[in-house]
Amino acid sequence: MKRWTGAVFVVAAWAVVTAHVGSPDVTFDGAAGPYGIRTIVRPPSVVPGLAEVIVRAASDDVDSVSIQPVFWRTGAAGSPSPDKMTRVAGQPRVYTGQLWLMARGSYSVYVHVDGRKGAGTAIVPVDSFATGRLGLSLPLGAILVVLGGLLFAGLVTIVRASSGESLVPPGEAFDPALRKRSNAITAISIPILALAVFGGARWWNSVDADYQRTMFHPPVAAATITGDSAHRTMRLVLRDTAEFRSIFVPVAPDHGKMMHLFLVGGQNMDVFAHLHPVERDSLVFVGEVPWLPAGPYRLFADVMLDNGLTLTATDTVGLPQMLGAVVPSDSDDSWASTSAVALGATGASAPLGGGYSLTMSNSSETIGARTPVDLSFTVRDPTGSVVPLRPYLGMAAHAVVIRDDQSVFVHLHPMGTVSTTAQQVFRARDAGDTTLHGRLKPGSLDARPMTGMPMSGQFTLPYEFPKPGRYRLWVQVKPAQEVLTGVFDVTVR
Ligand SMILES: [Cu+2]
Repeated sequence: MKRWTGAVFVVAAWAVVTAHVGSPDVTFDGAAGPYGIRTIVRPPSVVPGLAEVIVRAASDDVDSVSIQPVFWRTGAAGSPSPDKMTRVAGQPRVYTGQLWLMARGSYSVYVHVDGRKGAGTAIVPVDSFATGRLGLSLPLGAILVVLGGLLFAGLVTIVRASSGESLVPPGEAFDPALRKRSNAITAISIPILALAVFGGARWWNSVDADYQRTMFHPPVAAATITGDSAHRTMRLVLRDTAEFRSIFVPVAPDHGKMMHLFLVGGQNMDVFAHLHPVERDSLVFVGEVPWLPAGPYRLFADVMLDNGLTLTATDTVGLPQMLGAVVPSDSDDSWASTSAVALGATGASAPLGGGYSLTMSNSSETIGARTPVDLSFTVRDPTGSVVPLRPYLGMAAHAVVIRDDQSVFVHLHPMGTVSTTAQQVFRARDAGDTTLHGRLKPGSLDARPMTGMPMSGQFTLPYEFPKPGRYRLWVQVKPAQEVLTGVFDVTVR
């Protein structure tokens, strides 16, 4: 009995561990053929589980939307047929639906849109991992303990009655010998029944332990620093912390880089860097760390795997003083140290340096947790006019969102949280661009140079904050030669 209640309260004490550092929901803003769509996928916290999908069409010429879950290994051809989404009453452009994610690993939701302009498909990559354990509330646990106690007492009463009083024919007296025998049988039955309950608790705990082995924990990046008069070199070794291998295929380049490393430190997170170490060996990354003052830093290392899975490895690192002039090892590396933090409200403006400024104009005044929000920005030059942007790593803007306790980290773009390279991985797989062991053929990813047409100085970052709290937002743009960073603090209710 005691063991059984113990098991109940183990359940109540479950903690929730999350993938992608605390921000599992996926937002995507882009095109499905000729149609513009905004998609939100809320993956389940257990696998297999139901993912919730919301699609908002940008125009009225959409007739129907269907969604299909595609596992990286099987591709679209080996996946279940698409499910039609339901149009939300009173919201002619909004569709909702649910999908089963059956396996662990890299998935995509294929959004098929049909309408007056023909058909189109968008690929929305989703990481499918068990990230949570559902807790048992204390009141429910208490009720179950009381009911379990009643059942146990009932069982004992049944044993006693069936071995004693129920054997006495009607009208006859209860023989004291029979009563004695019945009491003895009851006394023997109690430990046997308790043993059964104990076995149940053991079974419960072993099922729980099995489940925990399938749970995802973000990989760790162990950092070591070496230096001389011209170097401050960081060496990062990635390692799984989950009890299964989540990194079982090689790392692939994303935005043309093998890793996007973000360092955050200083008092009150006022120092920020975005670096690109190179891969020296599988899961070993090396790069210079220029600029940053010495001190403790938290690091978030984004990598994408060959199967389209995106992972964020984390660690803390103490940066020693630079011994000389250190040159960045990648020309796209950037950093910012700001005490000028704008409060993220409509009209708030953050200085970018060089006279440029970044103005925020949110779609809504108060930002709620688990509610889609458009973080809208405008880049202005010293004269106050909107400037076109040069692509930085192929995008108009990159943003990093970190909660003040660093429990949430996410890397955002105008197209949302998804990686364009992960979309390409799925497209390449559907085209059959894989080798015998499921690896992508070399060159099957579109290796476009990371330059291109100027982009609008007005852009939107679609996101959904996972929980209330204070968040810091670093937004990186390239209006001229240099990458500039604007910093905002956002309170989410
Ligand atoms: Cu980025």
